[in-house]
Amino acid sequence: MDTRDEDRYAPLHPSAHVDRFARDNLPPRAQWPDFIARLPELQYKARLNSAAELIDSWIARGAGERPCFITDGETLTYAGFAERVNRIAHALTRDLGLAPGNRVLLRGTNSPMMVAAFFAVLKAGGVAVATMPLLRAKEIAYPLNKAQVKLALCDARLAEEMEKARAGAPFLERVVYWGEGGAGSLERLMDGAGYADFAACDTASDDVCLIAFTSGTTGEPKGTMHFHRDLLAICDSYGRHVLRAEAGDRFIGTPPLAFTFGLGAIALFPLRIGASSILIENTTPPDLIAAIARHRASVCFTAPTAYRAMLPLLKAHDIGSLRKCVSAGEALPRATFEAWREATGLKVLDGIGATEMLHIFIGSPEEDIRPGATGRPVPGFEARVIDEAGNEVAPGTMGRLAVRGPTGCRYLADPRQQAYVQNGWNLTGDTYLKDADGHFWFQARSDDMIVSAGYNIAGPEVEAALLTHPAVAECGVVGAPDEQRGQIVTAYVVLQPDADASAEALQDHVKATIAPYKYPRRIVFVRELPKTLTGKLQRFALRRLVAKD
Ligand code: 3UK
Repeated sequence: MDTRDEDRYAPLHPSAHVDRFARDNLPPRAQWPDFIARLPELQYKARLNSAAELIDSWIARGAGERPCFITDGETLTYAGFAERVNRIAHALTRDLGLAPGNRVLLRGTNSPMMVAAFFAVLKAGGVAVATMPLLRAKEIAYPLNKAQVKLALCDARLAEEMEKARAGAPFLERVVYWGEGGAGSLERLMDGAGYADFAACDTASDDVCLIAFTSGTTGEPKGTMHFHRDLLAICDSYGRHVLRAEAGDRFIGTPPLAFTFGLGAIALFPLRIGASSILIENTTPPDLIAAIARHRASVCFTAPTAYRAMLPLLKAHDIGSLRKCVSAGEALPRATFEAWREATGLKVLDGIGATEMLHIFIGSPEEDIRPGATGRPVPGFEARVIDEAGNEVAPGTMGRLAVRGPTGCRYLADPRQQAYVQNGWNLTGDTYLKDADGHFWFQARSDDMIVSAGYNIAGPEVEAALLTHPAVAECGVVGAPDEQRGQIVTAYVVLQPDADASAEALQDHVKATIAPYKYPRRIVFVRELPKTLTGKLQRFALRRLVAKD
């Protein structure tokens, strides 16, 4: 833990921000993680505007007529998308008074207007604060206040909660809506004469351009700050070395743009390579599989549970266009990996990412996959499994995951920075094991380990075992308080439609699959499981349920 990168304390480049809020609220330098950029492709020039780099560079290279964003109703070329971004950037700077460094809240589904608004904020030197469409007023007010946001751009269909949020958001001065086209709408403002071209703000590569809030399942959400260069770094590490998509690919995905998994999937990765992105607003597994077939998508990003839920629907849809599938957010159970490969011939790429790290930092390309493992560190990143004292443990031993690379945690004014970053490493809060060959195996979120009669049991391992039973559609395993054993392993199980299985049958199945002491002593059949807006199982909600029962 003694290796420190010298450039950790290198001064930042001169900022283009007139409004210095973001820079002034970065954590103290001593609390930053180490940033490493040993690959040549991860070394960026001092002045860099990520929007210009991702969009305008294609037009300069003569690729303006390539399809960029595709929906059921329209196809925008790179040139068409660039113009839309430029028009919004003018509306922001000329009509709405945006100064470089100002934060702008963005609310919308994954639509061309939402994505264009996002890049317009970046191109104008602003800082984007995107929010999930389903948030309620109180949850919208939190980032508005924490990031001191004066201006919001919002899809008119989401006006109700946005207006309610205003009452609790003293910094917010103005909300501009798109989608209705009336007086004062974003469409009207964009219409100005001479708005088709916009010269990008001359931002520093280390100017903040994004504040992404964590979903905050425990405690207040945390605002994670990312630089212009970070948006390119995830493309040039994960995108280039693990995903390896090509210009002819057609991306599709369900995670919202406000979740950094979605930002990379449906915007940054395709734009970096000049590919196209299909934007969908309805994102249930049946919607997704139908859209893959309808639009002939070739690269798909979604949650592990969605791959499992699409399995029974494969017969009814021709998804022969698909060539790459990425799963993140939660561990991809081996049973799901095998069943998807069996049915489609494709290996799902599992990858662990985090809002703090912007995107995926461990995950292997097809030829290096160990089914059930997350993978190896993405080129550009380093990962270790450490003990409580911060020392690396021997292969095959469980411990805390520590990672560093070109991206890393910088919370907006938050004392929790010191819990996430220790000795220059980012600690994600996950318990992992590295095998002798260097593959990383997820065990559990560190606070999700169940301790029963002195045994440490990882809930996800029991879930993975249950999922190998054909009758199980989804499940969640948590510890229930128990006088004798401390905790007992309790499984909440959703059965496949039309399937039937007794608790005993499932318990026997687990005992036959993994060490018998790990079997769920209690099984509760439910119709659905509590999920976060980012599609993760809400274990704390299950634990609360289990404590009440
Ligand atoms: C868990 C995983 C096992 C893990 C994310 C891809 O999920 C993302 O970000 P969040 O901030 O959550 C981070 C935490 O989620 N996790 C994510 N992926 C996996 N656990 N296997 C996985 N493959 O606990 C991690 O610490 O919501 C994922 C890209 C961008 C993201 N923000």
